[in-house]
Amino acid sequence: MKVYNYTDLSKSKIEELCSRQIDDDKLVEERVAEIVNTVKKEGDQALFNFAKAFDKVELEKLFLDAEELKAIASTIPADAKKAIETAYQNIRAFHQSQLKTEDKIETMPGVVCWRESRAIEKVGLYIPGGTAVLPSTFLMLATPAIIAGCKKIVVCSPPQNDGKTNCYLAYCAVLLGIDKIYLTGGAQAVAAMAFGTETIPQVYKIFGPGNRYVTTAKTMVQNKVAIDMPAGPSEVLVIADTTANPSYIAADLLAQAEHGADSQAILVSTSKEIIEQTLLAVENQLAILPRKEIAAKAIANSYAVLVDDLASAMNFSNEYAPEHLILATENFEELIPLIINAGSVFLGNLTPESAGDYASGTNHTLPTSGFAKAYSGVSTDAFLKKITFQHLSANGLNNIGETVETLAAAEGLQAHKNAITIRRSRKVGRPESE
Ligand code: HSO
Ligand code: ZN
Repeated sequence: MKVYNYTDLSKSKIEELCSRQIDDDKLVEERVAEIVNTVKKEGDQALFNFAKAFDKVELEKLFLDAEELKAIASTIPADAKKAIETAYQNIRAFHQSQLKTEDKIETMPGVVCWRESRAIEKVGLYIPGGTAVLPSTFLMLATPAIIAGCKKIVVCSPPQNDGKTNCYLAYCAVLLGIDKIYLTGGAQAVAAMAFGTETIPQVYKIFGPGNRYVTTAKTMVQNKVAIDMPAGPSEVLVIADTTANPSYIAADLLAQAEHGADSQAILVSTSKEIIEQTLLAVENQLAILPRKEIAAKAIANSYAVLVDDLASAMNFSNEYAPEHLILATENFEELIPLIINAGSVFLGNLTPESAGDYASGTNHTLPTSGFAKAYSGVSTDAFLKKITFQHLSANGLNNIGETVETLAAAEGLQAHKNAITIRRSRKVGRPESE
């Protein structure tokens, strides 16, 4: 991990340190385009073929049904079952609290406007397999979808070697009341949900993280379906003052690093000693991690920045716009108003990112790669659309009429003007006058 001194950094160097632009990989794009087109043309048959080619498994059918999921789920260890249930309760409580009805507003007498939420009817959730199978992602995506009231929740996850899914995902499905898991992964799963196949229903919005193939496929199908957000490698930025504990910070940086070789873990501190001790602790803790090869690559791709004060730390963090921001500082409350760009924030020395990754209640599907400058993480809102309503009473029509007529005339749109005039010139007392 390189160490930089913030006061020595030029504007362009800061930009360079904050940019995570991974070069467009033409080869990945070409392959994904081919996969997407094949699924579009050949439907289920393409999914069987891709399962054989990529997942090395010959599937008999493309999904596990409720009975099969129940049987697999029954093999879950008791402690994992309990942990999933506790996490689910917390995630459910937090996402339930996001359902809010809005007030009706009378913008002028007799003119009433309001918004109502409606669930997106059909949503697709992608639960990655690969180097880490993530039941937590299943909870994070399906819980708000259920709370929002989505009617059709299509879940895709790559098959294991045995052509099934693991007991953790199966248990999540049972707990959530999801009666099918479709056994397809990668770009082909995204294509299947975007276009539909004989077996896999087409959806209106696709959610979920994934590797470059999944992400590229999500961007490619965007003219057909909505997506949650553009996804990139996971990242954390820790701001630490002298009260921080270097071992804790090291553990947090490594928790991020073990996600993938392209993950980034950034430390910004007001203390040279804290940085030095943290780097030492990273070395020690890394050496005994089961995923040390992956984590070591990510750490090599990470850095620390020494700042004069916490205001400078916040400036750097806002420019970086981290997916996760940890404030390992004593007076974190004072820093909260200074946060402009971040996906999710973890406050104080006893609040690790892992808590939010799994179980505290907040969602772990968050904007990466600087997209926290413009995107929010997944929440119940992401599964809802807002529809606006308005009603004009006779008084309302009277009050707003001239304004609309004048603006319509200014835009040269006579028919718009007429739509008001024809009503204003009605005979008062006729039934439509309400
Ligand atoms: N840190 C990941 C989420 C995750 N961590 C899942 C563990 N499992 C992206 O926010
Ligand atoms: Zn994580």
